[in-house]
Amino acid sequence: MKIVNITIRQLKMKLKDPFTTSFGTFTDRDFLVLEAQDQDGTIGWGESVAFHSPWYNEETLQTNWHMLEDFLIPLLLNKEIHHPDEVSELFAPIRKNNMAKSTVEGAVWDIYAQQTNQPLASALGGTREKIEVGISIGIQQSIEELVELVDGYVKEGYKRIKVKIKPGWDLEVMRILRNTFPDVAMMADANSAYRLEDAELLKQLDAFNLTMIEQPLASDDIIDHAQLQKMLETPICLDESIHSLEDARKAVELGSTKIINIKIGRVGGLTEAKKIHDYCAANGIPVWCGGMLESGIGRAHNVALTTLSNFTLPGDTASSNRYWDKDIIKPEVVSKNGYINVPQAAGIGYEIDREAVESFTVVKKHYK
Ligand code: OSB
Ligand code: MG
Repeated sequence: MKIVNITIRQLKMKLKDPFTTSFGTFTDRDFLVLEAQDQDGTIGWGESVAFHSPWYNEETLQTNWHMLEDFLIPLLLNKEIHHPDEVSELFAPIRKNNMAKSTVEGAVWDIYAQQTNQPLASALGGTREKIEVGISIGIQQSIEELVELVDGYVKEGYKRIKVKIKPGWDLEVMRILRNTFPDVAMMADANSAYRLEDAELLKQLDAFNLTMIEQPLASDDIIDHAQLQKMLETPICLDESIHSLEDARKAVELGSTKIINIKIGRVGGLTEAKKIHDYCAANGIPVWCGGMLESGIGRAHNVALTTLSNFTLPGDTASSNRYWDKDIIKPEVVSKNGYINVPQAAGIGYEIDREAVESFTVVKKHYK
């Protein structure tokens, strides 16, 4: 294939409810969508999961746009490529900027799956026809509100409840949740809000039988996490700290993590995500697919990735209607009793709702 045309759009979509993490609150989702066209006319779609501000990691939608326009698109346009794995090789001279790389790599995978007439899930080597999903719940105004929300999602059938924690919104919250929902699979995500000095506090979470604690310590750390894991019964799952197969290998060898959250954007694309998945499978480390409040396009890529065999824990890829009044794909992603049916159509398997895309677009630019 040869990519001959690319369009980048910046979209702004209003979240149904604000989403609060230890690092900030989202009320809208501002992000990039990339449409790539092959010389035979096949169109593929990718989404940048970078946020408007560099809170989760250093990338933003503007740094992604700059990297795409000035470096990544020029490297890719009009090059003959035979397999999407070649995209990450093409981008290897560019350091980091993983979310920018992943945006265009995702579109190439979509085109490749269509041209080989298979769903993206199969193109990746996935076999599941449905995937298990959980849900991630932000920090709330009160514990009562959180309990009510959790109750609703448990009744909807989500397979695992993840709650965001931060200093001051942790032990009491988890104690009440565990008492109220004794049999529900639960976990906590700190988004790097603690330091090793907080080990005594974090150790008290062991009492609540959590499936894991996600990224308790610094966003670039794998040393202190290894220390902390020795002190905790609860398995640590790394999110922010893992950007590549090499990071995963080092963290696993050090004992910093027992479970890995794979986010396609954070690791630079589906090819690297697959490599991390395969390494973890070979080393007894379960993985699950994280979320970045994606629109339907990113969500479709997450669904496809989750069909790989070592995604044995429910991910954060909840229903479209949990985030948006209207998504930009048809049909929307629907979770029923905690399962999402994997689409069987070629490519990402959902149709792009172009009218919806246009209605949320604030800036658009073409490249060829
Ligand atoms: O750490 O997994 C995270 C949302 C924004 C930034 C970081 C994270 C999250 C989530 C939500 O937990 C996942 C989702 O529902 O998409
Ligand atoms: Mg996380």
